[in-house]
Amino acid sequence: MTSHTLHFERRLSASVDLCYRQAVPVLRIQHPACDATISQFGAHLLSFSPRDAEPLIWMSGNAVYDAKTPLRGGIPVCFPWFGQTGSPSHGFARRVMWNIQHIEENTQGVTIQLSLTPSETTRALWPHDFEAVMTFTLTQTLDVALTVKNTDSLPFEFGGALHSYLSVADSEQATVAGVGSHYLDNFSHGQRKPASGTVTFEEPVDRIYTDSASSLTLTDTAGYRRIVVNNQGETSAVVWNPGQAASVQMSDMDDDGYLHFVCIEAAIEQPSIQLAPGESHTLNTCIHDEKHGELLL
Ligand code: TA6
Repeated sequence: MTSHTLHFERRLSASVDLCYRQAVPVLRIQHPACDATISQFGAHLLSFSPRDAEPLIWMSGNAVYDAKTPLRGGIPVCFPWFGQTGSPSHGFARRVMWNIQHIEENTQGVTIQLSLTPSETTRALWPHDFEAVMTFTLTQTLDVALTVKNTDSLPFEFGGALHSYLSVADSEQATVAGVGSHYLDNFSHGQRKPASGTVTFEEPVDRIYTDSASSLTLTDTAGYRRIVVNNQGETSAVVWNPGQAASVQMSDMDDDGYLHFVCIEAAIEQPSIQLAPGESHTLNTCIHDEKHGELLL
């Protein structure tokens, strides 16, 4: 038995089981349209494969399942801020337990909603009343949405990201198109630089593209496929791959992890979304495999 074994706890619906991976409660979805796993800790999608197709999402073999440490890989939820615009990095949403709010399924797939409301932990870091709901619509494609509602009596501002780790056969042969004409380079203190419109990964990449198209295409040449990402409600697309040296330094990442994923994130890189009391905003990413392994690139 390895640390990756899922321990069955109970059935929640025809296609959804509640399991545990060490300390982390995990929803296991086995539906005719797809297989997926979602951690209740962080409302974090851990895996997704359309039926009879390769996984779309990469998860680290060294992720820590102690229900305290943010999980490496999958789709971390960054909220109420992105990166170092607050502390802890990428916010608290990926570090706390969410509630299972709703599960529904039909012949097309499964919809799961997890919700988060303030606790002592969140109030100490961010003194606002809010309701956050993650909606996972799992069919032949993957649709993930974070809806944030202001339930406070005062306005607030927030940022964040759906920090998707997309699975590729070899990142050094992968490209991302649709990113736009310039980016803020996190390796040069956020310096603005011109972009060619396509990103390659022979070197580490950590970039915020503020005029990207809402549709980005990841061409995984070695894997003979394309993954298409459609974002909504974002202010930028963040593209990240740490390269070899940083991969080796991250204890929760496999040493060759950087070769097997490219992050394309639907991001609100500054806490720039203003919500008056009662208002809400949705950040959404839809991910699909353009052809299942048959594409001649
Ligand atoms: O989204 C890119 C980024 O902010 C990078 O700067 C990189 O550090 C990455 O996210 C991972 O952050 P984490 O806090 O999960 O180690």
